[in-house]
Amino acid sequence: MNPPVLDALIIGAGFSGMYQLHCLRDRQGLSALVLEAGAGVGGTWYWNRYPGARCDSESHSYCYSFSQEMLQEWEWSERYPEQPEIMRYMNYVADKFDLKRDIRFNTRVIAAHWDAPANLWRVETEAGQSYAARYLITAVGCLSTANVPKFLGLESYEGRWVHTGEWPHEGVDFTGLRVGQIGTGSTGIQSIPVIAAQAASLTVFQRTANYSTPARNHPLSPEFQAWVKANYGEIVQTMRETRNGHWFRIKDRSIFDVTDEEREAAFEESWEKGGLQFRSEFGDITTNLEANSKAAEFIKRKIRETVKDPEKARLLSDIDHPYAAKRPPIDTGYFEAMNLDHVSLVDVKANPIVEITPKGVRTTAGEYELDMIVFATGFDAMTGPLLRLNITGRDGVALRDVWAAGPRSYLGLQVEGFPNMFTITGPGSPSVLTNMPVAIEQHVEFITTLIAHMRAEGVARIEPEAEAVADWLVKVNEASHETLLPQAASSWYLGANVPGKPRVFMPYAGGMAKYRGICEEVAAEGYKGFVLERETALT
Ligand code: NA7
Repeated sequence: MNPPVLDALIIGAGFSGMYQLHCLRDRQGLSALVLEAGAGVGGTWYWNRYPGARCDSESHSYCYSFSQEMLQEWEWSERYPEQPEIMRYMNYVADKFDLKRDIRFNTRVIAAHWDAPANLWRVETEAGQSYAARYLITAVGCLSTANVPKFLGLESYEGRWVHTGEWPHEGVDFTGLRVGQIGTGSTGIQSIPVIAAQAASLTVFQRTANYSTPARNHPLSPEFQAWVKANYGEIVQTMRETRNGHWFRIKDRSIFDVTDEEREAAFEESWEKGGLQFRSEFGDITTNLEANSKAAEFIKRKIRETVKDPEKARLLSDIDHPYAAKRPPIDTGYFEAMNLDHVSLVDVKANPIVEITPKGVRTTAGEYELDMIVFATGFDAMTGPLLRLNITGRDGVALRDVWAAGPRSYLGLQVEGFPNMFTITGPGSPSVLTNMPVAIEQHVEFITTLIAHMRAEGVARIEPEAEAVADWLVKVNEASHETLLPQAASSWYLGANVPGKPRVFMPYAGGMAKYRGICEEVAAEGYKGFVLERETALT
C-alpha cells in the first residue's frame, strides 16, 4: 500500500526539527511529520548524557528566540545549562507547541530516495515503515554520529566501554573502578573532573593537548535573570549581529593597540570572567597568528601554574595549534583534576594506542589495566549524520558519492541533484562555528519562507545550480583562510579526526551575520543560485 503523501518529512527532533515542525505545521498549515531515532526530543542532547555534559553557550542565549513568551516564561538556573536542564527545556517547548503528536519516536531512518516521476521523497525506516513527502528536511545535527576509533582488539575487551555520545540512560557508576578515558576534546575535558571524583583511578589518554579556559559556572542570581528578561530584545539583536551568534561582542581593538601590561590585565580579567568570551577581548586573536600566540601563551602559562606535576604540566601545555583553531573547550576544574594522585595522564601522541587488550589499553609504551574505557573520541561531524541516512537523489546518485571528496552544497542548505531536500545547519553553513540555536533558527526560517514561496508560485522543484555550488565551495574555502581555523591539523572541522575522511574545511567561517546577509540577498533576488521548476514544466 502506498503511504499517504505528506507535505514535509523532517528527520530529527532536536532544536532544528522541532522548530521546523512548528513553522511548517503551525505557521504554514502544511502536513508535516518528524521521524526521530530516540525515544524523546532533544537531538544531540538526548544522546550526550555523559557526566559533566553541559552547554558551552550561556544559557540565556542557548534557546529559541522566536517566541517572546518563551523567553519570558522559561527560567534558566545556571550560567551554562547542564544536559538534564536542556532536556527539560526541549520538553517544555515541545509541550507548549504540542509538537510530540507529530513526532514518531523510536523511528530510525535508514534510507531516503528521490522518486522523480512522482516528484516525491520516499523514506524507509529501520522497522520497515515507508513515508512519502514533497519536501525532505534533515534536522540531524552536526555532532550526532559517534566516532569510535577502530582499535584493534576492542571486541576482546573484558571490561565495559562506552562512548560519551551514546551514553547509557541509566547512567554509569564508576565507584571503585579503574577507568580509562580516551580523548581530551570539549567532551573529555567536561567529563574528566566528574569521573575523577568517583572512580578509584582515572587514566587519561591524550593525543592532542587542548587549550581550555575556565567556565566559571554558577547559579544565576534573581537579579541577573531579571536583567536578562528586561533586556532580551537587545540580547537577541546582538546574537543576530555577531559573528558567532553569541550575546557578547568581539572587541574591535587589536592586541597590538595596547601595552603589554594592558594586554595582561585584559586577559586576567577575561580569565576571571570565564567562558568562550576569552576570544572576544581582541579582534585579531582568531585571525592573526602573532596576536593569537599572545593569547595562547597566556593560557599555556595558566596551565603550567595550575598543574603541579611538571611532566603533566608539560604534556598539557604542549599544544600544537593556535588558540581556538580547534573548538576551544571551557572547563570546570579540568586542570585541577590533573593534580589528583589517582588521575594519570598518558601521552598517546608519543606512544600511540596499539590495541585494546582483554584487560585494557596497550600503547607502544606498555599496557594499562582498566575496568572501564570511556571513549570521548568525538563524532564523524557534519557529514556523518547525513551520510548515514543513505540518501539517493536524482538518477539514483548517492549523496555518499557526490560527497566522496568532501561536502558540496549551496549555502549549506541544498545539494545539487537532491531536489526539494534541505539540510538544516548542513556542511557549508556557519553551524558549529555559531551558537547553534541562532544558526538553526535562521536556517529553519529561510527554508520555511522558501517553501511558502514555492507553494505560492506553483514551484514544484528546487535545487541549486551547479555553478552556485561551485562558487559557494570557493567562498567557504576562502572564508576559512581568513581565519586561523585551517591551521589545526587534527580538527574535526576538517574531518581530520576520522581516518579516511576527506580533509575539507566544512563549516562556513565568514560569520553568522554575514551569512545571514548573503541568504537575505539570495532570497531578495528571487532565490538566486537555485533552479526553480514550475508544476507545468513537470507534465
Ligand atoms: P573532539 O573535539 O573531536 O575530541 C575527540 C578527542 O578524542 C580528541 O582529543 C581526539 O584527539 C581524541 N581521539 C580521537 N580519536 C582518537 C584516537 N584514535 N586515539 C586517541 N585519541 C583520539 O570531540 P568532543 O566530543 O570532545 O567534542 C565535539 C564537539 O562537541 C565540541 O567541539 C563541541 O562543539 C561539542 P585529536 O585531537 O584528534 O588528536
